Amino acid sequence: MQKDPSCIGQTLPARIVRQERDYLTARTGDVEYLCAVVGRFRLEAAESETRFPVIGDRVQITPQNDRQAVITEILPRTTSLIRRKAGKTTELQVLAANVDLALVVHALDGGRNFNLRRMERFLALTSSNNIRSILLLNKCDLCEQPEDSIREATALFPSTPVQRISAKTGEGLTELRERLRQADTAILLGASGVGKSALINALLKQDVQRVNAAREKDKRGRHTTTNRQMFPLPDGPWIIDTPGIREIQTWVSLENSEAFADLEELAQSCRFRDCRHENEPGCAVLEALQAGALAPKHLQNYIDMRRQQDALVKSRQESSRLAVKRSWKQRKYDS
Ligand SMILES: Nc1nc2c(ncn2[C@@H]2O[C@H](COP(=O)(O)OP(=O)(O)O)[C@@H](O)[C@H]2O)c(=O)[nH]1
Ligand SMILES: [Mg+2]
Ligand SMILES: [Zn+2]
Repeated sequence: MQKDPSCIGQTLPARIVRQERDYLTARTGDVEYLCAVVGRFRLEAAESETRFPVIGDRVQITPQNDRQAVITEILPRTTSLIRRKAGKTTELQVLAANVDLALVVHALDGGRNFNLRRMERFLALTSSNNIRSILLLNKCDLCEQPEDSIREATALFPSTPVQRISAKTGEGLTELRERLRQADTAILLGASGVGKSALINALLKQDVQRVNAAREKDKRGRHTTTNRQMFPLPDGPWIIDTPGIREIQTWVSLENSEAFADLEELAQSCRFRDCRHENEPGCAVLEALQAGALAPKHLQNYIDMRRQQDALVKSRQESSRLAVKRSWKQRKYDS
């Protein structure tokens, strides 16, 4: 890697291509710099978790020497994939920035890796963040009748492309490459073990990612969220591999979410505008349920997600109310 020493101290545009616990790697042209996250971002992140630089961010960097640089600015994000942080917290987490296509991966391995409810949640997350999705049904080499699963997924998500694929045999890879050509930055999403890293390796035709790597633990035994990494595909977009994501809680409105478009449409005919479809009279959603035109689990998933949503909004309002109160107290002491 040739680096131009005259870059030192200059401001350069770059992209975050690797995110580890304490370090980010920024790439400008073909050159990569290791960037410590400066205190300013940590401080700002304490106010709003969404201001911290993440994988996919376009940034300005200032090289300090030929290996290290400082991130001085995050450029405005075209999209951000935001979810509620895993665990009992109200914090938000930006999983990736500037992504325009999500590859939502499930596996046809006969186990629990084909899960329509999980697909619904992933699609709610991506479409509520304005990111297009493709459903990938991987490991189709292990399934005798992939058509049934494809039909099931297509029926539930009529406007999302559903594609069977095998990282092992290469089936469907050409078609996927074709689809990827229209994207700028894609991200692989899915539970661990569905074959995301294997798909990256197959697309790149080389082993860049460790397959079968369970999430690594740090010295304190916590799971780390390290190793989000972005790879340039030959004449294609960038593609981001993520560790397995099981828990998905959106924080934005479920309205306009493709996964629940059918419910939103039915809701237009509910008697009350703010109908919650739980026990209200004149509820078109409950009528459809009675008539057998709606899968009960689909509605339940929607109601569950909305409850989580409401609880999150409420607790965030509460914590910002407390923060305001604290800052007033502080001012009283200061004056
Ligand atoms: N039979 C078969 N196995 C696969 C396929 N894709 C991945 N695997 C296997 O599934 C396991 C998990 O793959 P990995 O890429 O690590 O999953 P990740 O956790 O989503 O990144 C590994 O043992 C892979 O060899 C596939 O298309 N067919
Ligand atoms: Mg992996
Ligand atoms: Zn209703």
